[in-house]
Formats: sequence, C-alpha cells, structure tokens
Amino acid sequence: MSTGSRLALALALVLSTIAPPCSAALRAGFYKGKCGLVDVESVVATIVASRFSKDPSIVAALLRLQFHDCFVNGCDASILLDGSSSEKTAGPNLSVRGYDLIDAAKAAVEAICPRVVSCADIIVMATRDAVALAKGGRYSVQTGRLDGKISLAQNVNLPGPSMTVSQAASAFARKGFTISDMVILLGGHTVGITHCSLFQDRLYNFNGLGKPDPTMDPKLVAALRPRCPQTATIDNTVNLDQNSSSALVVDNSFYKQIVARRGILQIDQELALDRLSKSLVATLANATNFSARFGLAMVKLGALQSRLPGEIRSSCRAINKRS
Ligand code: HEM
Ligand SMILES: *[C@@H]1O[C@H](CO)[C@@H](O)[C@H](O)[C@H]1NC(C)=O
Ligand SMILES: *[C@@H]1O[C@H](CO)[C@@H](O)[C@H](O)[C@H]1NC(C)=O
Ligand SMILES: *[C@@H]1O[C@H](CO)[C@@H](O)[C@H](O)[C@H]1NC(C)=O
Ligand SMILES: CC(=O)N[C@H]1CO[C@H](CO)[C@@H](O)[C@@H]1O
Repeated sequence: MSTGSRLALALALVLSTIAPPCSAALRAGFYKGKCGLVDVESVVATIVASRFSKDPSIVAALLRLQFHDCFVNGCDASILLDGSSSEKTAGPNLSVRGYDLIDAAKAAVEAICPRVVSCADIIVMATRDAVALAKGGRYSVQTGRLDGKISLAQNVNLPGPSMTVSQAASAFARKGFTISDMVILLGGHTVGITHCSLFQDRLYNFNGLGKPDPTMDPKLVAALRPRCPQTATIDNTVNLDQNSSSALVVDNSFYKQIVARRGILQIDQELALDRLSKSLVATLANATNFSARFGLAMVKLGALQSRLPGEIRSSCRAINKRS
C-alpha cells in the first residue's frame, strides 16, 4: 500500500468515527430545549388542528404520507422532494396529499428556529396529531430524524392494492414487520378514499370472468356501481371505510366492514379472508383497544430509518444548497 493510500485510509477511518451517524437515535421529546422555550411539537400541532377544523380529510392524507415516506428508504422525508423523477412522481404516489400542510408546519417552525426541525419529524408529528384529532388516540412519537438527500421514483417499492395477503406480507416482512403489524397498519384504511380505477374490476369483471368479485357483498356492488360507472370519464372516489358514520374516525370499524364483505380494495377484503390474517381481523373487529395497537404500529412504522446521510432541510421540497 502506498503512503498516499495509507493516509487516505487513515483519514477515512478517522472521518468515519467523527462523522455524524446516518441514522440518529430516535427518542421522545428530542426537540425539548432545541428551540429556546418554544415547544416545537405544539407549533406543529396548532397547524394540524387548524387544518383539521376546515378539512378532516387531512388525517387520511397524513397517514398515507407517512406510510409512503417511511416504507421507501425509511422515514427521511424523501417523498417530499420535488423533481422530475423523485419519489412523488411514482405511480403509487399519484394521489398522495398533504404536502401543503407539511410546508405550512415547516414554515411555522423555520420562522422560530431555522434548520432545527427535520421535515421527516414534521410528517411523523403531524400524523400523530391528526390521528388524535380523529379520535384514534394519542401515541408518543419519537423524533430526531434527518432528512434524506435522495429521492427516486425507481426506489418506490410499495405494495399494490391487488396483491395477495402473502405478497403484501412479504413486502412488509422485508421492512421488519410481522403479519400482525401489517394487519394493524392497514387499519389506516379506516379513513380516506380510493379512486374507482383501483378496484373497478371488483365491480364488473373480476379476474376477467365478466362478474363482480364474489367476495364483495352484492348490495355493496350495486351501491358502488353508479358512483363508479364502467364507462366513466372521471375517476371518482369512494370511502375506504364504507361505514358512513365512521369514515372520518380512526377506529376499528374498517375491520367490521371487511368482516361484513364490505372492503373496497382487494387487499383489504382479502385480509378478512386469508388464513394468514383472518383471525386477527376478527379480533380487531371486536377489540376495544384498537387505538393502543394502532399507535404502537405507527411508532414502529416511524422507526424505519434511512441508512444514508441526512440533513435538516430548509425547505421540505428541496435538499439544501450547501450542506
Ligand atoms: C399493503 C399495503 C397497502 C396498500 C396496497 C395500500 C393501497 C392504497 C391504495 C390503492 C389507496 C388509494 C389511493 C387512491 O386511490 O388515491 C390507499 C389509500 C390510503 N392508504 Fe393505503 N395501502 C396500504 C397500506 C397503508 C398503510 C400502512 C397506511 C397507513 C398506516 C395506509 C393509509 C392509507 C390512507 C389513509 C389512504 C387514503 C388516502 C386519502 O384519503 O388521500 N395505507 N392505500
Ligand atoms: C359504524 O361506525 C359506528 C361509529 O363509529 C360504530 O359504532 C359501528 O359499530 C360501525 N358499524 C359497522 C357495521 O361497522
Ligand atoms: C364479536 O363478539 C360478539 C360477542 O362476543 C360475537 O357475537 C361476534 O361474532 C364477534 N364478531 C366478530 C367479527 O368476531
Ligand atoms: C389489546 O387487547 C388484547 C386482548 O385483550 C391484548 O392481548 C393486547 O395486548 C392489547 N394490546 C394493547 C397494545 O393494549
Ligand atoms: C403529485 C405527483 O407528483 N404525482 C405524480 C404521480 O405519478 C404519476 C405517474 O408517474 C405522475 O404523472 C404524477 O404527476
């Protein structure tokens, strides 16, 4: 080995010990004292509450945003980066919403203490607040994440709505989740909407057989057809939780619905039927502690970390110019 390369190696070793860790240790209350006397979490909470009072569908938007952020390369706000080939341009992101809420929360914290609060943490904090507002209980989030610098549509490896339970379970297992974690996280479909195009086959021509999906309650098929006509020019939306009195509430009614064959997405309905998941679905449909279970699963989702170098972005939509 030449002296030059020895030096380079030594330097690399030193740098590797002093360089900031790529994945920081997450803990509850990370921002306490980091922004003077200001409570960063309550600044975010105020923004979320004011949006929620005008638009309760922000809850669903944020839940899905956190899932899509954390599932792809860890919770590093990579989904927020703009760009012609960034993650948000990938097919499954088509209808991800809530970017403007994150921008508003970021602006509020930047105005008080610039470059202190990561966008990745804002997603997780805002989602927690939104779930609590939607009566889903309040879980304690851990913070201290860094924002990633890379966001590529080609890295988006989210499961699709027509996967089998075992295919989806494999995708979740690769991220360290058990089948139970997956069933509980999919309880996120207790709020929000889906486009007709993503389940239209279940209403008219399931598996190419010219008939509706036999696992869907025929009354629901009939009720949904006018909203999702076969020859539609507009892609309408329907609630994922078909119990109209709880469509905006983070509760266990999603499981009651799928037990009653009233799931909308194929994967949702399959959860209630597949031997891998049906007993837990039946338990959750009758459970009184869904909130506690969902909170724990959301914390686990939030613990997925990127192994790549990070920073605290100034704008959630772009990496810092010099960092
Ligand atoms: C196998 C896993 C999953 C699949 C295949 C899946 C698929 C989908 C699809 C296809 C939509 C409808 C998109 C549209 O039509 O605009 C959707 C919406 C949604 N998903 Fe999932 N999802 C999964 C897991 C999750 C998880 C783990 C969460 C959160 C904990 C979640 C939360 C949501 C929410 C809240 C919506 C409604 C969004 C809105 O109203 O804007 N999903 N999901
Ligand atoms: C519908 O939602 C209400 C309100 O959350 C709940 O009490 C009821 O059990 C749900 N019913 C079904 C069939 O999902
Ligand atoms: C929930 O519990 C009730 C009473 O114990 C039972 O009759 C019902 O079948 C259960 N529902 C499900 C979905 O397991
Ligand atoms: C929820 O209740 C079930 C059954 O009563 C119990 O086994 C489980 O540990 C509880 N989970 C949480 C997070 O409270
Ligand atoms: C908001 C956003 O960037 N949506 C994109 C999602 O992906 C589709 C298909 O790749 C794009 O056409 C959208 O612009």
